[in-house]
Parts: sequence; C-alpha cells; structure tokens
Amino acid sequence: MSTPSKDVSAMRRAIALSRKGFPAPNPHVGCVITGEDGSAVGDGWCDFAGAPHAEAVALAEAGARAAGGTAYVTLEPCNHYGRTPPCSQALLRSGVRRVVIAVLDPNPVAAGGAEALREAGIEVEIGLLADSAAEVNHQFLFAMAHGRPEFTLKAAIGLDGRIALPNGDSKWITGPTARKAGHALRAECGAVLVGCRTVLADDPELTARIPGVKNPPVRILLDPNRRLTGKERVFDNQAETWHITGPINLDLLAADWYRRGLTGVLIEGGAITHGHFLRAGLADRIELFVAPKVLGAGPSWVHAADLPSPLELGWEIIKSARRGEDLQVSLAKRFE
Ligand code: AOF
Ligand code: ZN
Repeated sequence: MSTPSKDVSAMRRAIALSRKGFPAPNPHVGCVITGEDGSAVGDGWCDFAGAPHAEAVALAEAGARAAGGTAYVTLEPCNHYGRTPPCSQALLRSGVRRVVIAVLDPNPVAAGGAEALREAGIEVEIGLLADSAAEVNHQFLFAMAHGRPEFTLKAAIGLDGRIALPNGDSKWITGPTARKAGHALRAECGAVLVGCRTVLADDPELTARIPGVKNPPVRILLDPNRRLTGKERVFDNQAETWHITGPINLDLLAADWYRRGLTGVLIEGGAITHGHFLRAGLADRIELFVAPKVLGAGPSWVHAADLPSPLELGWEIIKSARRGEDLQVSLAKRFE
C-alpha cells in the first residue's frame, strides 16, 4: 500500500519545521496537526532545550480542531515527565485519531510514546520519511547511538587550505555571512571546543552571536599544560566554560561530556586540536568555510601528517552553500 500524498506533504512540512530553533542538546522535533477534514490546524517545533515540545505547541494552536484528526511528528512523542509533561498523554487528550511518526526515539528515558498511544486505541504509523527526519536530527541520534557527542571539525580557510596570513593573523579570513553561519553552527552543536593555543592567539569569546539562541553553547578548553590564566575572554560569564587541564584522553572526555548532557561539540581548532580528533577517530563531520583568497603562508587547518592510513579516507560532501563571498562545505564520514 502506498502512502497517501497528503501524509507525505504533512510530514515534509513537519520536517521543515523541525529545522527551526536551536534545541541542542535536545533533538530537533517538528509537528503538524491536521483536522478531521485533513486541513492543517496546528504547527509546532521545539525552539530550544527546555521549551515546550513540538507536539504541545502544535496541539495548543489546534485546540478543539485536533479532534478526529492526525498528528505528524518527526520523532516519537515522549512518554515521560521531563521538563514538560508527556506528549503521548497530550495527544490522547486532544482526540486525534491517528499519529504518524517518522523516527522512533532512542532516548530510553522518553521513549514508549508510540506503544502507549497504540494501547489507548490510536492508529499509529512509524517510518514515514524516516531518512530525511533522521538527517535533521543526526546529532541527537548519533549521540544516543554512540554514548558520546557528535564531533564536528570547523575551520575557515583560504584557497590553499591555510588558516592564517603570513603575519599570523587569522581573524578575518571569511566575511560576515560565513561568520554568522559559524555562530549558527555553535548554537546547533550546543558546545564549542578549542585548544589553548587558539585562546592565546585569538582571545575568542566563543559565543553564538545570532538572534534566536536561548541556551548559550558550553565552551570547552583543552589546556593540558595550564597555559591559560583564567583572565582570557572565554572565562567571562556569557556562557559556561569547562577548562580541561592535565593529561587528555579524548575517549574518556567524550563519554564524560555525554554524561554531562552534550550531544554535539563544534571543534574550532587550531590545527593541532583538529589533528588530535582526526587521529582519535573522533571526527564525525567537517564544516569548512572557504574564502576566495590565497593566503600564501601559514599552517593548514589540520595538522595530520602522522595520520594512520585508514583514517584519512572516507569523507563525503553532503552539502555546499554560498555564504556571501565565501563557500561553506559540509562533510560527513562515509561508513562502508
Ligand atoms: C524536546 N523537544 O519537541 C520533543 C522531545 O529535556 P526534556 O525534559 O524536554 O525532554 C527531552 C526528551 O524528550 C528528548 O530527549 C526526547 O527524547 C523527547 N522529545 N524533546 O526537547 C521536543 N518531542
Ligand atoms: Zn514531548
């Protein structure tokens, strides 16, 4: 039996809604409610971690018009009392007849909504446009599956792959549009990490300075030899800062960051830090902002001269987009 086109288009819209907001470390979730006659009566998405869930937002808009209708949700409705009450119960109370789910929730704390709804007599369908819904939510799903955050290496480079001018200046390689996209990536990941050399060289704030960010990303500093004084700008009170000192074991740290609630970390360099993540097999995605400039000297964005052979392979360009004068190239590790 093929899926009716009205189901496909409603779920497409729910997936488009799920892209909105910066819900990290929580999942991206979108929800569309249609009434008994099939007309759209409610839209919702989860705007930030701690905000009302997508289903609650859509149900609030639909009100009594949800009765006899269908709810399209990109992630299985939660079945737990977290920061908000269970969406499975809210859906039941609304009187919807049918719930269409793209992807089941791998979060053991919240899962079980599909079964609860079915047991209550609601018609539940699972898997519609699952691949597209999962791609929007790659970070959350990756973290749940691997017990660690998803790591994205980010760099702004010239045409020769370098990150700094001959005088060492690395601040303005790319233009304002690309820098804004970089700030969106920080908010999207929910955490930003740099090595101490980058803090000493650039004194960055590492904040997400764009509208719509409610939860400032956590700042993580790798400083094994305690070279930072605590007076640098990353130690201001704009966001939480985790200062890691002493011997560094990235696998142990990754598991610890996950336990502390992170699902993603944007690794902003420098070259040596990027190299450590690549070498440890902890580079899951790469975001390169390429400026149409030849810098001529200075280091490449990743120091990876001693990379063991299997790790250097297998990247796939999943997206590329013009950002003002510059280009953003998004890559994911290809699993074979
Ligand atoms: C969201 N937004 O729209 C949905 C979520 O942190 P809590 O208490 O709000 O619960 C988060 C869990 O709830 C989350 O990990 C996921 O399993 C489930 N669904 N979460 O933040 C939403 N529908
Ligand atoms: Zn919920």
